Amino acid sequence: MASIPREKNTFVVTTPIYYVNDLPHIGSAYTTIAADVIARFYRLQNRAVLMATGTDEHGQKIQRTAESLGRSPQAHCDQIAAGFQSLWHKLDIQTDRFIRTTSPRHEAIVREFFQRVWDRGDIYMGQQQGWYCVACEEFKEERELLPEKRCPLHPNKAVEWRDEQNYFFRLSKYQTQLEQLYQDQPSFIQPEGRRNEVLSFVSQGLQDFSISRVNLEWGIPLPVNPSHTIYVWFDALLNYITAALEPDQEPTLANALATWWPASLHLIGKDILRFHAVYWPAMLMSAEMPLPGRVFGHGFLTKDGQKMGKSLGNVIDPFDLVQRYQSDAIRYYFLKEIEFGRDGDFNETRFVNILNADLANDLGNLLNRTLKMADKYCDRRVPTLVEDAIAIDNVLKSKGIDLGSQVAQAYELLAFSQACEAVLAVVRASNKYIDEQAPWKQYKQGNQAAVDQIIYTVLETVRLAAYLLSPVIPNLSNQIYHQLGFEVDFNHHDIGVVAPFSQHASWGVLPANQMLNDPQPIFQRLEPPS
Ligand code: ME8
Repeated sequence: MASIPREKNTFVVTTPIYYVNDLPHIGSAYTTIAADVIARFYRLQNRAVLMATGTDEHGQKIQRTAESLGRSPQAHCDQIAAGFQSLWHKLDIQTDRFIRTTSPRHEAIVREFFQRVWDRGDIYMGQQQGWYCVACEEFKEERELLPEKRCPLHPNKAVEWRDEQNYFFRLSKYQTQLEQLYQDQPSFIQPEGRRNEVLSFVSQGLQDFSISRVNLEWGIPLPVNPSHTIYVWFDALLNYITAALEPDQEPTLANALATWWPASLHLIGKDILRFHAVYWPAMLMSAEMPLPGRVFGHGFLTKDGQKMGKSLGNVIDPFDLVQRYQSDAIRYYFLKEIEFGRDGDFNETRFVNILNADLANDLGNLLNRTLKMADKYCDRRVPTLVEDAIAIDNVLKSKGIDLGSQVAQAYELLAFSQACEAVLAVVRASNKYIDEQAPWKQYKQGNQAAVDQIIYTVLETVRLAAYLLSPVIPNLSNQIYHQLGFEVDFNHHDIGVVAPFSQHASWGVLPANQMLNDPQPIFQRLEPPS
């Protein structure tokens, strides 16, 4: 791809790269779906979008998992990474980059970055003593631990005592600069509650952290001392730089900076906030590289109100879910039902009820019955209206005129639930409108102009709803657009050229006289779980 000028029209969104100790779970799917939705929204806006995800493959946790399964670490990583890719495909997630930390390109970036930080004098040898949680791949402060030295995030696993020589990164040197960053750019950490957590953590005083390990082979050797490997988090955070390279470019920091760096948005779960909002910007400051635009820490999912975990036996298998319900349903539930930023719950009965109410009834039935009427009363075409036939204070038109900007603002703020709600409110208003206006009565009375206006108004509202929800439910939006007579594919990367937001998010796009297609139910009602 040709390089994009600096005043770039780019939007770069990343997910965490996931540990390959196990197949993806619903939590990793949640973050990745959200990233895909925001990427799709900016593609509609015809921005040059890069959506990056990947897998975090080094470190003790992965080495031990592979050993316990009797596999070589690389063979294990290959297998699990393929599982992640397959799930993203099934969930209609369009990844532009899938970074694996064991790739030679990534390793080259890590070495060059390490060297830069080393040359700045920000790395030194010291003695690391402390409690290490292998599941977090992180040293824990004694005061953070639960009784019997358990990690609060992994209470079924004991932390391990370490006393070894490590190389350290001078995080403390960046205390003031970081505080300045949070002050100058209040939106750097979102939402507000997460920002406050970070401010309070940083105000307690930052300590240097170790960035190398001894006696651990499964990692990138330290350029200055190959008997150490690079700490898995130092390595992993740099995936964001590797992602900024074009696939055919030589892996250098200069190349990564040329087009896609800095990232606009790092989407993460609240568990890894400190790494992204404190360690990562400090590492970039040391390497004298631009900082990402914002870090958003979303909440955690529970199942039926309970923390999910293998030992609890209540893990939701996303492969099973997508096979039973298809991707649009899953995408819609998680984004509509849970306010992004807060914790949320998965409950299958609620899942089925929401999908039936919103997608099968409110949206699907509305399209279906209106198309049937258009078939009967309007010759299966979009009615042709005399100019300005629909009054500006028509309830649907007046809502429809504002809807595009309202929903765009919600997407920009990552308020996915609000975006869906705003669209659904107009869809519900359309159902009410059609019942009140009763076009079948007008038809009987020979009032064709009134019939045409009602049918046009409702079809146009459904079109607008489908367009604005297309980042969330691209396949349903495809079906709706198709039944309305368009040939538009919301899964196509060029959607912002074919159906740009500036045009299709407005009211009054449905062309008069456009031939409509067969009305087909777009979403089959789901059976309640047994
Ligand atoms: O932390 N609810 O990887 P990880 C919502 N490799 N989101 C959840 C979740 C839940 N119950 N459980 C996990 C790592 N997540 C590192 C990241 S990035 C440079 C390195 C999501 O496989 C959430 O996004 O443990 C969380 O931050 C991420 O999975 C952690 O994934």
